[in-house]
Amino acid sequence: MTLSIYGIAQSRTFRTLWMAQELGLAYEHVRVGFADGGVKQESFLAINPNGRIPAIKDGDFTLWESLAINLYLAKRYGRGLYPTAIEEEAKTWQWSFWGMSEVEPSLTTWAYNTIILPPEQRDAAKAAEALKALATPLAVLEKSLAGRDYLLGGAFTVADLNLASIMFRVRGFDLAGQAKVKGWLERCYARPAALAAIKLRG
Ligand SMILES: N[C@@H](CCC(=O)N[C@@H](CS)C(=O)NCC(=O)O)C(=O)O
Repeated sequence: MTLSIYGIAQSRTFRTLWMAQELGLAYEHVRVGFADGGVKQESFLAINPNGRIPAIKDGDFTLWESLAINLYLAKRYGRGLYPTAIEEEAKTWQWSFWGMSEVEPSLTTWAYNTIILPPEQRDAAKAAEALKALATPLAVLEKSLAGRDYLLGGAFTVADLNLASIMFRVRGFDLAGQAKVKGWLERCYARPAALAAIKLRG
């Protein structure tokens, strides 16, 4: 079967590319972007009607939503990244959904208003408010990492990949008060697959 990954590495497609690298998958990278309107083309809307990246086609099977894609790939193609115990699987969902609901919205607001938007369109107050809101999930994560190197314990899994990839930009934060989050992010991003995916961002 041929796996096609749609999207550009500078977007949330980074998450899927990182996973594909972890699993050693052969894939076709279809560079659909948003700046050039690629995501709104009919041909891509047939794959993801939301007009967003990433999306994949695995043979005849189509899937969108970055974290769902990673859960699917990890479960389907193994290599130990998907937990076998039901409770650990549930924790994997917990951290993935938590990252998307508790971390990603504030982090995106912060990134838009500090890095992504042209300087004249940035709102410093919004950025400050978003940064303040991130303190709560960061404290939760710091506490959860006590006595463990990874979210589920001693081994890196798709739970770590999903959350760490959401937190890409947190690596640039001053994490002096969150030493465990800092160490965990460093461990995740030192992985050869993460480095290879970062390289694809150009
Ligand atoms: N929840 C979706 C969000 C996807 C998303 O918003 N992707 C952005 C790129 S990072 C996009 O395609 N934006 C295009 C647009 O909004 O026009 C996921 O995680 O896959």
